Amino acid sequence: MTAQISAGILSTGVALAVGHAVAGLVAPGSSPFLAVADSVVDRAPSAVREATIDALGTADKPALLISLAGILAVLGVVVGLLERPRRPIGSLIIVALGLTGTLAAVTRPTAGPAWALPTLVGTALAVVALRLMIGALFPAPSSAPSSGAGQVSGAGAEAVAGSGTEAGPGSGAPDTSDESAPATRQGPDRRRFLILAGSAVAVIAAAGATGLALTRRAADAIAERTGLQLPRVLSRNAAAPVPAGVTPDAPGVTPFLTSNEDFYRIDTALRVPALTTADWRLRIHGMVEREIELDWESLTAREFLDRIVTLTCVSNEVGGDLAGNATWTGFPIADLLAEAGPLPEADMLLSTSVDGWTAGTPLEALTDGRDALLAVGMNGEPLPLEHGYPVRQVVPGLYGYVSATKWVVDWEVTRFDRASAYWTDRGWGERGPILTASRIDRPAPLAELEPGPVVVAGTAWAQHRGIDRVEVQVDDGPWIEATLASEYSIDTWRMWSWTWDAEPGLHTLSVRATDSTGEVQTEVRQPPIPTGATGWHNRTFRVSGS
Ligand SMILES: Nc1nc2c(c(=O)[nH]1)N[C@H]1C(S)=C(S)[C@@H](COP(=O)(O)O)O[C@H]1N2
Ligand SMILES: [Mo]
Repeated sequence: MTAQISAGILSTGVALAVGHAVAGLVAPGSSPFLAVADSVVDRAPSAVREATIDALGTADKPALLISLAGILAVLGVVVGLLERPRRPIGSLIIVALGLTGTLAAVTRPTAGPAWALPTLVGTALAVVALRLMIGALFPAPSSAPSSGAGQVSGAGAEAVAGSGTEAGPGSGAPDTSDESAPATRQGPDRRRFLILAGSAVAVIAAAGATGLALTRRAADAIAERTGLQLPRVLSRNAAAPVPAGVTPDAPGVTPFLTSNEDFYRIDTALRVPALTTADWRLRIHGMVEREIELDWESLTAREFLDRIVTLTCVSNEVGGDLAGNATWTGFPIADLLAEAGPLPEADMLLSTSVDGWTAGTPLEALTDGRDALLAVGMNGEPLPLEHGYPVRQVVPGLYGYVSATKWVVDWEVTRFDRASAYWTDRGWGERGPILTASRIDRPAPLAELEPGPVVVAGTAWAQHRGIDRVEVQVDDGPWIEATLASEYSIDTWRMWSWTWDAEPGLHTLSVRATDSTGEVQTEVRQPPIPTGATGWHNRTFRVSGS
């Protein structure tokens, strides 16, 4: 019986420890144990919560965690006692616990779909561990007849628990299948059980240690960022001031600058890399005259610059919101490259993030005088962790996948005919210039409108070329020029507005932009892959009356 209990507790432990380790890769809060504890706190009736805080003070959280651990230990005992090879009741309990943990994790306020992963992986391994251990305690009959396996095995398990001495396989059990016993009767494989139980302990120890280390690193980076003060930029390095009139004067228009909270986030990182400034290095190598390695001190000894640049993702659908505009604080990439001295034959900078993602950027775009930055700040704060803390790239005019490497740690100067990068290996275009785009932002989709004047407003972008004209069309009518808001720079998006004299009925508005080269946005609808979506954005509204 002790063996069964051990099997139950160990497999429950495997679920928790593995769940915690995987959570270290996804997000600390997705750990099943913590997610359940947090959900309990959130869902507890406030009377209970207050009574607990009254009684326990700040010990309420540890008390909750200890109670939860206690409940799980008792459930682990039950799991072990009820599990049989043919009657996986213990496994079902683990699965039920796993579903509870998964539900708790994915319903946390900041959860994403990946938050289900830690509990699911932990649960799956726990069931495997339990099945293996119980299988060793209740080996399957060695030959065909197999009725009453549960009973027979039950006796075997008692035998294991009872026999305190080391013995060969099965020899401690009274009902072993060797010698005269019927084929259906076989004792527990004690050696196999001990090996499995030992492995379970090892998994728990390794996973537990990994989980703790990973979640602690994330906490280090968060704490460091909170305390980090970026120096103020000198006035000669400040961004040009934002004039009045960069946004149309109407409620509900997209703000010119996007807050860090609202800024879109796109990356392949299952877990946000937790890199501290102390651990950060940037190695510049490849086709250069001299290799350089920068650390945080040597990078930030330079003069800080502020620049406003609009980032866009190539995956943005027509009318989509994968674009944002921020003030970036950083250092000209061109100056840093010049220190290494790229060889004349080189035409690409292959940048790599700490988690191994890569982008290949045309060297020309980094050295032609545009504001390509190695950025450390976003809207006056250190970069948020998910936007590349502590150091990322920002390059006006190029989609993020070829230029905006977050958590960047390596620069290899190379050539497009020698190297390729993460998304270009997956069929996306090599150079990634941002295509001209325009979007209707208001009225909101499906808004019910009154007849009469309606302010229609939106955004258009063609980074590093600039927007020269935006036109709007009602149904199949003529194209009408909208009013452009002030231009901040050719590297930022440009807002537009137009007052529509809305008539009753169902109407579709379309928008198209013309960039400074004179090229009018094409009507041809293309999906984002391989070079970015094309086509006009439109929205249909019902205008009341009639
Ligand atoms: N390390 C890393 N950097 C990355 C990516 C990534 O997956 N990993 N995605 C890129 C893409 S596709 C875009 S559009 C931008 C988005 O930057 P943001 O998340 O700060 O908006 O980051 C780029 N930098
Ligand atoms: Mo992107």
